[in-house]
Amino acid sequence: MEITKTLGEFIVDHQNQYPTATGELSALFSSIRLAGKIVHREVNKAGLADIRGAAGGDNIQGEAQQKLDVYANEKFKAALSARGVVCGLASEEEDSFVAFDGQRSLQGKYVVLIDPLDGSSNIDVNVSVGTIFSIYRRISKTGGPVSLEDFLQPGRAQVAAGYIVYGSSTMLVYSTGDGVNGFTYDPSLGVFCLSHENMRCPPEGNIYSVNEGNYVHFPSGIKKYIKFCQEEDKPSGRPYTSRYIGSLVSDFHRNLIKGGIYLYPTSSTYPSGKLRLLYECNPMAFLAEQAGGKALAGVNQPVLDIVPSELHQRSPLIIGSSSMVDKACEFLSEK
Ligand code: AHM
Ligand code: MG
Repeated sequence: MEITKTLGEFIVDHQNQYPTATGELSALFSSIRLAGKIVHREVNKAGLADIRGAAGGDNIQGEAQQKLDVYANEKFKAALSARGVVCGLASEEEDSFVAFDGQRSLQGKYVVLIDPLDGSSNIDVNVSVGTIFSIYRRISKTGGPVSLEDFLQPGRAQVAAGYIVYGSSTMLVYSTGDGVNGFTYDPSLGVFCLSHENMRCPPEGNIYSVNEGNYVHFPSGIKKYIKFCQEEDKPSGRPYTSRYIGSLVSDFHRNLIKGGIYLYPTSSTYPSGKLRLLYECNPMAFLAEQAGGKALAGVNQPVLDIVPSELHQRSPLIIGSSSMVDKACEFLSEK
């Protein structure tokens, strides 16, 4: 493929379309791009460096932190605090939000919520992992310290969201609310290049992604939908194909491109779902909707409309091709 535009050029072009833009959001993206490259480098040599395995601690949700979780968290935190455009960060790896209190950062308009290395239990076995990020304009006054309410905004208020998938290629996919674009990293040049312009999620697909090991714990509507996916109905393309990597970014990315549905529903083990609303579900839901797909937490409950009450709150997630999500919802709403 001929390279026509880098991520840096794309951001500048985009910024020029908004005469009032100050360049702060562009600077924020530069931070994400830089930290993404550093994490890409480490992920790619994870098998060689002493960087695989557990770091020895747990995060606030009691999950074992991997060395790369901690590493990625530090890199994104450092990059995001360096440019003075972000006033605070919330991360899966931090118990509470981190306030950036340098003089410039206090003037920063934005907060970032991030899962620095999602799917990190996959690292030791060389399976794709990702970074997920969500960006909001702060509610509190600039010049003062960031506050919890800045982070507890509904997903609908996101200014931008995206992910980096460290897969067979590393890709950055993001949206600022006018479509979704994807950039593939060329390590020989050290740049992300526009490779997937205006990504659209096919309204229908034939892939379903769910951890079927949890089947007996699922609500009956979900069980019935899974059976529906497995039933033969040639004209409508069923049975669907089952694909589950166990790395949300990779599962979502595949379904976004090929058409499909990803489900992490409530279960008796996870009564509120497993995935975290603010830095896993919301950014993915923003991207799904921007690409013409859908994301629900339950019947008639768009993920983006949930008003959060806690930083690490969990949510069910049913996301992907719009008609597949609608169909799953039909099963869920049956008495
Ligand atoms: P993590 O943030 O601790 O890595 O957990 C999130 C991950 C998702 O990437 C993935 O879709 C899901 O957890 C897999 O969970 P499970 O192993 O229960 O199927
Ligand atoms: Mg995660």
